[in-house]
Amino acid sequence: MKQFEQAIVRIPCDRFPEGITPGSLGKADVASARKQHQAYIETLKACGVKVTVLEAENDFPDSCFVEDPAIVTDRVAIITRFGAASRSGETPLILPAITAVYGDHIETIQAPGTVEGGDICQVGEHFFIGLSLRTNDEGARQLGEILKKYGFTSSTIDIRKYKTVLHLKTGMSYLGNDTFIVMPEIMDEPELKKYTKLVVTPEESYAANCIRVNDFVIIPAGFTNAIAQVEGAGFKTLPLEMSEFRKQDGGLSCLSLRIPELHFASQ
Ligand code: CIR
Repeated sequence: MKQFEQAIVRIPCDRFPEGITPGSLGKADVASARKQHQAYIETLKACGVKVTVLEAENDFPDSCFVEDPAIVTDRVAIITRFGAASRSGETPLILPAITAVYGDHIETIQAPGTVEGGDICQVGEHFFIGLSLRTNDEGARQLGEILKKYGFTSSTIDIRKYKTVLHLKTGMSYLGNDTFIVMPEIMDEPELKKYTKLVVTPEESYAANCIRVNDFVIIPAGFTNAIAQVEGAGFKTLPLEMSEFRKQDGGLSCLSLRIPELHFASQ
């Protein structure tokens, strides 16, 4: 299945280890992060995706996490408004790359709304919007209106009660075939009732962030139980080493904007 045609990524910068919300896993190593990032790019290409690689931006340590400043669909792109104020400079930074693909088919989240792309999970024509410490109610409301205007539906999932879950997709990823991979905390979420759920073990919670790209599920390497579950459910996996991004609370989805074939409405 060809779901995604192209992707946008940005090289981790020299100041990558200075990003916000570093975890307890130690200081990230820039050279290793770049090596892992190169493997990520090659893997996207192996999945049949054309990859646009943006230059490193040293003023913004978290700027390789390109998923957060924009939401991309087949009919519109939405420039977000960061809940983390220190990352707000990343939205003008991503705009040229988005404009190159979407032209004027771009909408923007306005103050006081905040939305970060990591909180948005698309399932077909429906979007789950995570209410988090980064995405607020007003941001979710605006996003819901924009999505509706373009023919999508949406609903919210409040993850503020899960203290360790930064973004919605930190805790759940849609794999296709009505199947999610989820952290144990999220498995009973009413919004997900009708779906099949692969529940990762608490020790492997990082593997709840994976990405389905065309015929493959790209998944963090070393999470053997999660990989076995995903394979057992009939998906082909491509494991990738993610240690340096994990240290900065980033996962596989955060590292790219994945863009399907575009279908703009005639105006
Ligand atoms: C941050 O706290 O914003 C970055 N250190 C990590 C962002 C990860 N992005 C994502 O989950 N979409």
